[in-house]
Amino acid sequence: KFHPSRKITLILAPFDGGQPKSGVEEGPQHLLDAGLQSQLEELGWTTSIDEPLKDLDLLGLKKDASDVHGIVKRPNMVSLASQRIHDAVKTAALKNTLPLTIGGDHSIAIGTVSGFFEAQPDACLLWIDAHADINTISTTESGNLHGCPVSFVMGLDKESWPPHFKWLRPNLRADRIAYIGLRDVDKGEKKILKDLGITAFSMYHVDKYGIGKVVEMALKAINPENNRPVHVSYDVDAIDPLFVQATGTPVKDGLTLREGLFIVEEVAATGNLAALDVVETNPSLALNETHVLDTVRVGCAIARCALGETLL
Ligand code: B3U
Ligand code: MN
Ligand code: MN
Repeated sequence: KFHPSRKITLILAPFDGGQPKSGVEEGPQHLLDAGLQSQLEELGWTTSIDEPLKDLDLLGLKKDASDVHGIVKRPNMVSLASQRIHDAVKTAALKNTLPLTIGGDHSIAIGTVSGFFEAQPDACLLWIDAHADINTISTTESGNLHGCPVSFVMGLDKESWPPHFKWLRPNLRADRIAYIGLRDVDKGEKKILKDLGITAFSMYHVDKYGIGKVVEMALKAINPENNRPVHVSYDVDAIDPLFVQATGTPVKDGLTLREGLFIVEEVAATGNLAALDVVETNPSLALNETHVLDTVRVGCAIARCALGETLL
């Protein structure tokens, strides 16, 4: 029942423009160096690599102080990169391969989600994160676009969008997204989640119901008949900083490593995983080499578990 093609398009997204800390653009290379591609092949997948940002690197993707729109930082850079990633993910999905996008900061999900949902309009989205990333241009206090991708793909506050995002056609409905792992959500974001009735499980719910029940409830909310393709957008900061230190905005009291892996094991077990992002690995934010290796290993483990390693 698993993804019929058994083909993965590994989409590298070495991008840091959605937030201020450099180093997150090194994430993809670290996961590759740790053997991600051969690990996936060992699970029976055929893999090919796509690098949609490669020819953009210095030309389009320079951090430029004049690239601002009000409080919003680097709208041009983020738009350019997300558009490339959008095209790569859409093409991979239309070729019936599974797009696995490695970030990079979470602003790249503007591209992954909009691109995947263009290929698969009936899809649903699981957002695994300490943060809700649903700030709008009007609610963001940081101006960092990695805190906003969900609001873009949903088309929230479109009137205020920087003009750079004219290419983006929002295609995510509020009843097709569920969150797991939340524990650092801004006031404005809480209001949006509430007003739109979005399914969101915070660490409180994980403690109260246990991770098994939470995953079951999340999938039931967005995929009641278990017949929709599932896109998982996985921010490694969902997992507790005890296990994942090398990330831009760690938040204490998160998922245990097993809880974090269990989520994607359960999605794998449904047979409907159809797209995956693994984002916010920042190797330069670790205090020592062990921390880097731990975080990079967790990134690889998320991908392997999502792609069936632990299914018997
Ligand atoms: N909600 C805050 C903080 C944040 C969001 N995502 C991350 N941090 N990683 C913001 O900047 O929008
Ligand atoms: Mn995130
Ligand atoms: Mn996060």
